[in-house]
Order: sequence, then structure tokens, then C-alpha cells
Amino acid sequence: MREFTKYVHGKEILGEKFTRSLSVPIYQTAIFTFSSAEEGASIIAKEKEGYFYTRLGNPTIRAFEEKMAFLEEGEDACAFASGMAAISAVIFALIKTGDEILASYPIYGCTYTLFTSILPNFGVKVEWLPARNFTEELKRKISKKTKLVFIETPTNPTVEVIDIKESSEIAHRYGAKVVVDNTFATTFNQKPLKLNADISLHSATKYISGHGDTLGGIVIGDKETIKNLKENLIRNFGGVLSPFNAWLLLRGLKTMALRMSKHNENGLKVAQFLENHPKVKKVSYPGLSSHPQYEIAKKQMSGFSSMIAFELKGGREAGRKLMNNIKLCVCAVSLGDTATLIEHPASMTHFSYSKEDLEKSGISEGLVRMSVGIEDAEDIIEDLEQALAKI
Ligand code: LCS
Repeated sequence: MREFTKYVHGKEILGEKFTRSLSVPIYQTAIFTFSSAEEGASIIAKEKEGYFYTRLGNPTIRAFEEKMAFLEEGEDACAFASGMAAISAVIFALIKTGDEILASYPIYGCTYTLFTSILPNFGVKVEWLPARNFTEELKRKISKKTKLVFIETPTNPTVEVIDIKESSEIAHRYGAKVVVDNTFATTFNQKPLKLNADISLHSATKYISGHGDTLGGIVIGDKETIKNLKENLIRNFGGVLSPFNAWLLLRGLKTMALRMSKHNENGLKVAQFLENHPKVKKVSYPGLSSHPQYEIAKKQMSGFSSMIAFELKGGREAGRKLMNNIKLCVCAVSLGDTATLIEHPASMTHFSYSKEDLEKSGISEGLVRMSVGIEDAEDIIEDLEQALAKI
């Protein structure tokens, strides 16, 4: 199977095994019944295969997990209610008191809060290394105490790129595991496990859903880690995906290859337009040869997705004017939607950052983040042109 076919069918050609329904049914139930007390006991004891309670397994959720493991070329996958449920579960599955995490910055605002405000309460130390020269810093800072290297690439919101393969080589020498937040790049453009990372995870809320209508999270990795996530973290922390949301995500996957091709194409066109606009000071998009990590991006990504960070010459005030004058693009947080979304990281997605950390991370008051949609690129560009003319 080639890539587009995989997104349509998954590992097994469409046609559900009981009724041959083309679409995976939504098993909208919390409970599955037993035909006898003996059967119940053997399903719960895992002697017999079967479902009994949706927090501990559901066929619609399982279909989503199996398709994601197949597409991202991992052994197995575990779905969660949101991207943050996935991230926190991975951390609590792999880390214990006294351990140290090395994490890249900038990073999504709630991951930052989890790492800076919550993990220290459990005696876990997080050290931050800049994405812009991550592997050099990693070589300097890593030690036997490091249990986990957590990287987000491209980074939210600055769209910087980290070398996954080199980071994994360094981390593995010290016995540390590497977790990659692959949300911005997507499965279609980047396969962290093939680059030797141990775990890849996503906010499925974004490009996987693609339609801005559900939250979800997914973790892909080795069988043992996924088993631990299911049997300990999902089971006892309870951040399970709902069957209906699993179905929406399965539906999103069917068109994901098609959508991502258009996102990739539009991302590049809009980034090129912005780079040549006189009112724009700086553009960060991994598909532009001016991007500081363009060579790394070319090596590890098959497409560059559609997240762009840019700074206007007029700073915060110019950004405010831009966002208040767009007519087709939408002013909103989140990303990976069919529609083009624009937001202001310092006051929105990264509001929880301290002033110092905003500065250190290059999230200036004038930084604008854009998730380019799948409209006609010319329409997006015309809208930006008219809004920029008002600055
Ligand atoms: N990882 C990344 C890279 C993200 O961008 C987000 C959400 C998450 C994890 C968390 O996923 P969730 O729990 O929301 O499914 N990013 C958002 C953003 O940039 N704007 O709104 C949400």
C-alpha cells in the first residue's frame, strides 16, 4: 500500500468484520455484557478476548489506535481524551520521583505549565534546552540522571526544528528515552519512531481530526510502554477517549493524506508571500531555505506542514491590527483545521509563560502564529494582503 491508500483503508481493507459496514461503527456504550459469570471472569482475567467496560477498552477506540500505530509505523498505540491527557500519562508512566527530564523550549503552553508547576511537586526536575541549538545543549547537559528527553518539533509557537535522530542517539547513549510531540509535523510528514525516537505523541485535536470538532490524543510506541499506558494510566487516571470522538478521528484520518498535501502546499505559498512582504520582519517556516534548521527539516520531514510564525515590523500593535482586519482567516487558537487560523502566542496559547521565559523563548509581543488551512492559497494571501495594507 502507498501512503494515500493507507490513510483511506488502514492495515485492513475497509469493511467491519461483523456486518461488513464500510464505516467503523460507533460503539456508544460504557458497558459490554457477559453471556455467563464464567465468561465475565475470564474476560476480566484476560484469559479470553473481549470487552467489558469502555475505560478499559472499546472497539471504536481500538480501531483508531490500530490505524494510528499502522500509519506511524509503531508497534501499538494508546488513545486519550486530549493531547494533554496523552502527555501527562506518558510522563507519569515513565518518570518517578528523583528523575530528571530534559525538555526543549519553547513548547506548548500547557506542557510548559505541567513541567514547571506540577512536576516539581512530585520531585521531578525539568531542565529546559533551547530548540534552536538543542543537540549541542543536550550533549552538554545530559547525564545518567536523565530519564527522559522530551522534544516538540516543530516547536509551538516559533516553528523551530530539532534533529530527532541525533537527539535519540545522544539520549540512548545515557539510557534515556526520547518522546516527540509530533503534533505540528503530523504522521504524514514526520515519523519519529523511524528516526529512533522511543515514543511519538499527538494532540489528535489538530490535523488528525482536521475539522476542529473534537479533542483527542494519541501515543505511539513499543508494545510494553503502550500496555503500561493502558493498564495503569488509562485504567487508573481515566483520561480515556470517547467512542464518538474516536469515530470522528477515524473519519478525519480517511482524508488526512489529501488534507496534509494541501496544507503543505498552502503553507509554503503563504510563507513565501509573507517573507517577501515589506511589513513583515521575519518568517519562520521549515520549508523556507531561510529557516535556520532548513537542512534538518529537509532530512527528517517529507513535507513542512502549515504552521508559520512571523513578526511584523510594527510589533504588537501591528499584529493586533492584522488580526482585527482579517476577513477570511479566523482569529482563534488551536491549529490543523480546514480553515486558516491566526493567533497571538504571548497573550493566547503561551499566556502561562513568565515574562522572562517568553523573552528567552523568542515569543515576542510582535509574534503572530498562523495555521494555514486548505482554502485556495490565493484567497488566504489576498486576505492577508488587505489586512496588512491597513497597518
Ligand atoms: N501538543 C501541542 C504541540 C499542542 O499544540 C497542543 C495544543 C497540545 C499538545 C495539547 O493538546 P490538546 O490537549 O489541546 O488536545 N495546542 C493548542 C494550541 O496551540 N492552541 O490551542 C491548543
